[in-house]
Amino acid sequence: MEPYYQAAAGKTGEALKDALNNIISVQKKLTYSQVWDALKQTDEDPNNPNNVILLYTGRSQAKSTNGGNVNDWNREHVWAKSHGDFGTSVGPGTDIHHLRPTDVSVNGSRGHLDFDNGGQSQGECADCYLDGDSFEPPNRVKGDIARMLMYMDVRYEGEGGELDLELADKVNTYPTPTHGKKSVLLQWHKQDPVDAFEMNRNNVIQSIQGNRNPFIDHPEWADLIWPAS
Ligand SMILES: [Ca+2]
Ligand SMILES: [Ca+2]
Ligand SMILES: [Ca+2]
Ligand SMILES: [Ca+2]
Repeated sequence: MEPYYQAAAGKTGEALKDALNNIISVQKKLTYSQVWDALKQTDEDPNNPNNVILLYTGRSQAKSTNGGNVNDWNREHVWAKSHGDFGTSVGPGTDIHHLRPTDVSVNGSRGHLDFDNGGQSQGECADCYLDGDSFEPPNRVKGDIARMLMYMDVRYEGEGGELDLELADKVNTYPTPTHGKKSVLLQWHKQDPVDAFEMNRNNVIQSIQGNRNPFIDHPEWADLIWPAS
């Protein structure tokens, strides 16, 4: 076991979740304005240092085009910030493990929907699907999204005045501090394994805010914390 995860070695279930929470809660907290610069590093296009890769569309786009117009990129909260109403203040709202550069209008379509399979094509993101209660991202990022949400559940456990964010096995979870759909996310985690972009992102985040996403480093821990029922 890597030194970073030594305290989690050999544990399962709630004991593993508690150990990981203790490990990953040691972190620097960014301001929301610092998030812009952080995402220009974490999501940099490996083939073009002037660009970032947008989460849902996969588009490579100039770092300088962040903003509010429909084809600019902005800061998507993958754990929708209204699920728990944490907004953009320091804490889960500025935790770059689940913040990603996203096309402004695609981000708007996703809104605060839970994640699940099905629906109609979003259009601009042709491989995104949505209906009245859920959003399905492209296969390329299904696992990334699952691992970001698993991180959020384990990182935020209601300690020291923080929220307890929890995965739920359903949709229509807004505005509670829960996010769905757990069983689908666990499938996506297996269907889309960690790649070099995601591993690099975890390393860059550690250099910026000092903590790691355990499910990128140890995908097998998902089953040990959330066994298939
Ligand atoms: Ca757009
Ligand atoms: Ca649905
Ligand atoms: Ca992926
Ligand atoms: Ca939690």
